[in-house]
This record gives sequence, structure tokens and C-alpha cells, in this order.
Amino acid sequence: MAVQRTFSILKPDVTRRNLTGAVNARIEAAGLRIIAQKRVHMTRAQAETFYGVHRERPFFGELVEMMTAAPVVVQVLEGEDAILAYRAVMGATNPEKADAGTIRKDFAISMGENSVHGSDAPETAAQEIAQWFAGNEIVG
Ligand code: YYY
Ligand code: MG
Repeated sequence: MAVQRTFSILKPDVTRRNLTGAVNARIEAAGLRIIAQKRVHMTRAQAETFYGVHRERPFFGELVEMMTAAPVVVQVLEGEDAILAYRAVMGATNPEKADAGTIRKDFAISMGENSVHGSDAPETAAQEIAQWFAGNEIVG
């Protein structure tokens, strides 16, 4: 176990329904500290870069449309094993398959509008944090 950082996005379905605080409460209840946070409206180019790994997938166009449709909240979370801890509280990508008590089970609308993003590995966490935050915006 080690203190680690992960990158999080509260997606447009969360900001649109005024659920930012409700989702943040789940994050904090899971023992994760929100050490950087800002609300941004992603450009198409930013969304395409962020989800570049999925560029060839059939859902890519819809994913970029969804991520740019309304503001998001980008965050850095810190805690013990933060990457896995956040993935656990997020729940499965498909909310129908998410465990009870997870963010996606309780808030997500569909596979596309699934409320939150969380990094999947230390390398991607570092890249994603660097895409969205300057070092002095992260206050641990
Ligand atoms: O990391 P996670 O968000 O749980 O899933 P990914 O496999 O990285 O996919 C990113 C994003 O793409 C997912 O949150 C919703 C969307 N998506 C989709 O709309 N349809 C799929 N079949 C797979 C993913
Ligand atoms: Mg992913």
C-alpha cells in the first residue's frame, strides 16, 4: 500500500443534473482526498486527445460528443492505492453491471453517460494529470 494519485472526471451527465457534490461525497467517503479540482468545458481537440487510446473504437465519435456537450469537473484524487480505490467506488464501465453502492450503479444513465472517469494505471494517471493540471494547481 502506498499513497498514490489518480485523475478523475465528473462527466457532463453529472454537471447537467447538479450532482457534483453528491459524487464528491462518494469520493470523500471512500477515503480519497480531492487535491485539485476545476470545472472546464472540453474542446473537441481536448476530448480527442484525452480518449486517444479509443480513437479506432466504434463508440469514439459518440464519446467525444458526450464529453464536449456540457462542462465537466476534472480532479486529482489522492489516497492509499488511489487508482484501484477509485475504480472500486466508480463501479463497472457498464452501469448495469456495476456493484451496488458504486457511483455508476447509483448515478450513471447508460454506458455512454456513465458519470465518471478514473485512470486505469500509474502511467495513464500521470499523463492525464499532466494534460489538465499545472503542478502548482495540485495542493496535496
Ligand atoms: O475506464 P472506463 O471509463 O471504465 O472504460 P473504457 O473502456 O476506458 O472506456 C472509456 C469510455 O468510453 C467509457 O467510460 C464509456 C465509453 N464506452 C462506450 O461508450 N461504449 C463502450 N462499449 C465502451 C466504452
Ligand atoms: Mg478507461
